[in-house]
Amino acid sequence: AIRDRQAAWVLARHDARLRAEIARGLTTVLRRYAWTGADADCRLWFRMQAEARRLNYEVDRNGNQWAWLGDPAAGDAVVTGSHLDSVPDGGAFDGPLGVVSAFAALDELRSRGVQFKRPFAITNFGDEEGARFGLACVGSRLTAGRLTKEQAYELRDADGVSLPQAMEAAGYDPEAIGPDPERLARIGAFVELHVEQGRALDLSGDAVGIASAIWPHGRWRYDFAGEANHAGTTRLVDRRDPMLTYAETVLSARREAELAGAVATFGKIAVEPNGVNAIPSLVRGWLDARAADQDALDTVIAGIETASRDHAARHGIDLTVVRESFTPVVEFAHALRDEIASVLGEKTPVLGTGAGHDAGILSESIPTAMLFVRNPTGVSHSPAEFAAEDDCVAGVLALADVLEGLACR
Ligand code: HGY
Ligand code: MN
Ligand code: MN
Repeated sequence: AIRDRQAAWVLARHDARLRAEIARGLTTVLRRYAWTGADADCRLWFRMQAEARRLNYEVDRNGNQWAWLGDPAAGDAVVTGSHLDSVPDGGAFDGPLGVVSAFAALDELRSRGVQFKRPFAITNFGDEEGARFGLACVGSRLTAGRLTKEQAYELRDADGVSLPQAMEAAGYDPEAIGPDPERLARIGAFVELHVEQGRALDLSGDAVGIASAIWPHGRWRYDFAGEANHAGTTRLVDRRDPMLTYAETVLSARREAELAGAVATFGKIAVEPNGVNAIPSLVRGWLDARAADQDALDTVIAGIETASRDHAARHGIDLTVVRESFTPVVEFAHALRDEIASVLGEKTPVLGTGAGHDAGILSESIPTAMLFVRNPTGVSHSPAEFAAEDDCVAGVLALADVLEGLACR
């Protein structure tokens, strides 16, 4: 199958229309999970974009893709990019807009005839959404040393396939994964362009904004263990039904989030045995919670767990809560942000966001910044995610201006 795909791409290399069609097709694939066939297609597309522009293509030890202009060893590189993977039934823009805009911005800079004075690269970070293995930003976390090889080896998908098995099946070497401080030390600035995942720019009437901060956020797994039994013959009073506790916990999460001015979501659930006519023995729900500051997040997390333990006690349910991941607040580098604001104009809106990004993960190691492109409905992590073509072009031009300011002067 991979050979067929490569053959199609080789044909596309000589046919711009076919290439555009394939690229459009890629972003209509709504389940672009790490190390799957859809991911391989996206990676092949990235590689072809790099080669078509005579950039030096490489894959780092963690499977992230890089396309270099100039010698990385010279140091102080300017890097831009995002990710191509998606959430389950995601959209075309979260991730791909940043990678496509990076290539388009390079084209724009070349058509302006600018000379790069610093090495420049475009990246595609692997497994940003964590849709398959449950942990977001795996590629950037590994590179930044914020996820160890041992921890990564423990990650498993819903079918029990481990991350190293999946990587190997996709043709990559999982033995090599680990921190990459030398690579990061060569980067002077990383700028990620992203579709806005809210309506601030729509409300302010701006096509492009600059990120200020990312809310602290994390994922918690709630295991509610009860007793499987017959749905028709078990008296209500005799049941230990974990679905009831789960349902009450969802309602409590909503209430606690409202009280704390935070957001809390149960968006994924697994039920055992998952039969229509069986009381479940186990309900496993994943909580995603985020808040503007750590205190509010701590309050909402503690409030939900306390309420859930009360519900569990009433229904005779054993509750286990495991924190699966956590990302502290990110305040983007002020100097870089100010530099970008001076290029784009001091009136450019500066926005915080509740969404996680590779730029946030890398911000502890290197100066990072983000640009947001207006999303008229604010909808994201859904096929309805959208940005108008004029705004996408405005995003590319803004990114080109920023990159020119950083790398060409
Ligand atoms: O879930 C997030 O915030 C990000 O889009 N990965
Ligand atoms: Mn996302
Ligand atoms: Mn994203």
